[in-house]
Order: sequence, then structure tokens, then C-alpha cells
Amino acid sequence: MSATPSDPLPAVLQALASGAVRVVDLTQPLSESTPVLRLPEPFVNTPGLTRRRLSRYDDAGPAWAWDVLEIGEHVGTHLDAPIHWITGRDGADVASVPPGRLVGPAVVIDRSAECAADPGYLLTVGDIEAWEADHGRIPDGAWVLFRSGWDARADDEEAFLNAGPDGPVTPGPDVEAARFLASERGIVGFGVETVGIDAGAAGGFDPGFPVHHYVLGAGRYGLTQLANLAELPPTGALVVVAPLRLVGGTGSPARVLALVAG
Ligand code: 23J
Ligand code: MN
Repeated sequence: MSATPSDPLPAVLQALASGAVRVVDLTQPLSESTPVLRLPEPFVNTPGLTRRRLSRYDDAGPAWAWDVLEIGEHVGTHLDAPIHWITGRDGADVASVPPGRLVGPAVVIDRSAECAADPGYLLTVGDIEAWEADHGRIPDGAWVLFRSGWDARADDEEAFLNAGPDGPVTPGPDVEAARFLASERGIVGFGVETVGIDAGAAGGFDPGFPVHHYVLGAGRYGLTQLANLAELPPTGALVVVAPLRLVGGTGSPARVLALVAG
């Protein structure tokens, strides 16, 4: 098979080979110490990761090592499928997400300075419109990634979950920004560095957990616990999101990669 003059893939492969295009891992390491969401009573919480050994080059398997996993669907860097939320219950499970939705442009809205000053910072429609004034309208089919700087806390569960006397204090969109992203723009999904796509205080918003409510309700997807968003430009990166194709799954741990120039 030879490349036709209009085939763009040889140029992409050449750019990867030369280093003109780099692959950035947006995935947090997944282990028994990966922090997980803590919902208040009376809600049931997800377990994190546990592993049981099958063999380690021993009597149970002399030449091989392998383990069995127990893990919540919503642990670590993971995708939220529409059916995760009641507003999206008639939408897609994680196995039904079309592959073309999992590869696409990323835009990065950076409010890390604001989040450093105020860990409960809420992303607003004004922030999104200010970003568009600088970089153009959020393209249809884009993944919108919210850079908060929270990935620096990922190895410290207490700092990452940041529980206060009135609940978790972590950044995320306000109600109007969640509605705007779901209804006013043709995004594929919304990604964050925090434990959930909603702000820590969002259980008390109206509606509760508005990003879940509006974004998953609109048949779009969520991505959590992302790393290394600081390495992405505001526009121009390409993301590859790879959750398990789990039949009936409400979400799945995912490997998330970005292709960036330079
Ligand atoms: C269930 C209820 C509330 C939240 C979540 C799950 C998540 O963060 C999640 O992983 O989807 S906020
Ligand atoms: Mn989730």
C-alpha cells in the first residue's frame, strides 16, 4: 500500500519520528494510593484499587507474573459516560462511546493562578468568554480541559481532596458555566485535574453537581484527575482518550494522551 499525495498520515508519522510532535501523558499513575472521591453520608463510596496476586514467577506460575484487580469505575484518571448521571440515563455507556469522539482537539482554559489564590475557585462563563476573546471560539468536537494546578496535589490525598469543615474545597465550574459548556458549545467533553468534574462544593449547587447534570445529560463526557495540562498549549493539541470498552459501564479508568507540537 503506498501513500496517496493527499494522505496526511506520513507527515504525522514523520513529525512523531523527528520529535516535531511530542506525546504528553495526561494520565495520573494508578495505584492502591490513588486518591478517590469521598461523598458524605448517607451515600455509598467507591473503593479505590486493590490487587490480588495470582503468581510471581513462583509455584503458582513459574515463568509468569499476573494479578487480579478490584477497582471502581470512577477511580483515578477516568472517563464519565453519559449514563453515569440520571440526566444521561438514556445516553451512552462507556462501551458505546464512538471512537471518533475519543480523539480530537483539546483546548486548555488555565485558571491555575486564581485556583492557587482560592482553592474553591469557580470557573465562570466570563472566564470562558475571555478565553474565546484571546483564542477564538471553542471548536465543535473539542475537549475542554480546565487547568487548575490541582495535579501538583495528586500524590497527597489530604491536599488533593482538601476536605474542609463544610466539605471538600476544590475548583470547578459554577452552574452557569456548566450549562453554557453543555448547551452553548459543541464540546465532546470536559476534563479536570481534580477528583471529579464538578467543584468540591457542587453537591450544594442547584442543580447539584451541575457539570454531571448538564454535560453528561447532553450526551457529552467527563474526564478527571488529569496530569500535565501545563504542557499543553491553549489550542492546537490533539487528545486521545482510551477508556476500557466496558459493556454497560458508567465510566472507566482511562489512559489519556496528548499530541503537541514541539
Ligand atoms: C458520584 C457522585 C458525585 C460525584 C462523582 C460520582 C464523581 O466525581 C465521579 O467520578 O463521577 S462528584
Ligand atoms: Mn466519574
